[in-house]
Amino acid sequence: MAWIGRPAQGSARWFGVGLMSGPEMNKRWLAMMVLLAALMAVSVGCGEDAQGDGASDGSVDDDDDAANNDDGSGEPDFEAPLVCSGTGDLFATHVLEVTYGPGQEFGRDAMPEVVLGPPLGGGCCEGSLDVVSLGNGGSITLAFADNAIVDAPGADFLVFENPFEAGETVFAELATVEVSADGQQWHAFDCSATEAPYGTCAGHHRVHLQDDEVTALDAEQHGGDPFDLADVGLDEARFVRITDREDQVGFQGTFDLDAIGIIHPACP
Ligand SMILES: [Ca+2]
Ligand SMILES: [Ca+2]
Ligand SMILES: [Ca+2]
Ligand SMILES: [Ca+2]
Repeated sequence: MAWIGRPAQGSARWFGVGLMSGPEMNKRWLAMMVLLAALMAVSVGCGEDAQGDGASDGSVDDDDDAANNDDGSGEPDFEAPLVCSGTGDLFATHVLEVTYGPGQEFGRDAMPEVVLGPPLGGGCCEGSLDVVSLGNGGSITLAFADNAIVDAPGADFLVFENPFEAGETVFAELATVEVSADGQQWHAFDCSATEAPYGTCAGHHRVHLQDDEVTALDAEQHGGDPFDLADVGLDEARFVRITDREDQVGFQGTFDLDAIGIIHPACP
């Protein structure tokens, strides 16, 4: 993230600060500061986990009866075959690995929660702040503990960055996306374009979904960069790795991840 769209407006809306005066304003400010302190305490605690060894346990439901927790540890076993035990999560549940590149400057303390669950997109004209910036050449690997992406006609999953449009220009920050069924063998989508529309790179489609409750994802309605497993010859994927384009630097040079969502889930 070299620059964020309209941060003043965005943060004002998030914290609910409207036009106020006198005692009302004082009360709102006090409440805001208490909330901020609580949020900072939470994010510091989580940040240590995310940054310690580059892996974390995310916010997955650690029920021992989850279908893919077959070792009794409560941790998902990504090597075991996925057995659906109901509706699976449509959004990434775990960050397995993260490597930050030079220029990493945003969102690190909020990891891993900031990239799990639905995106907080801003539609056409504002970039989400609910992101982690990867830094130049940085990389992140995410997984779905209780679900997988399967190939069906059309796009199968969505990567949500925080692009927005400024006049005729899309403020895009590009990354290469790879997928894997086993976490060992990876298949990369072509990402070599250097100008719009950027092909099968992540980081250039605006995001409309804003933390809404959704039971199905649709690229046209919800935005995000669409990816089709058929393009890399894969029937199913449980892991997604995103790597910032090292050749793209400067003003639009650092990919920011908001979320990943499944359009075609193995456990619908
Ligand atoms: Ca497909
Ligand atoms: Ca960005
Ligand atoms: Ca870059
Ligand atoms: Ca997010």
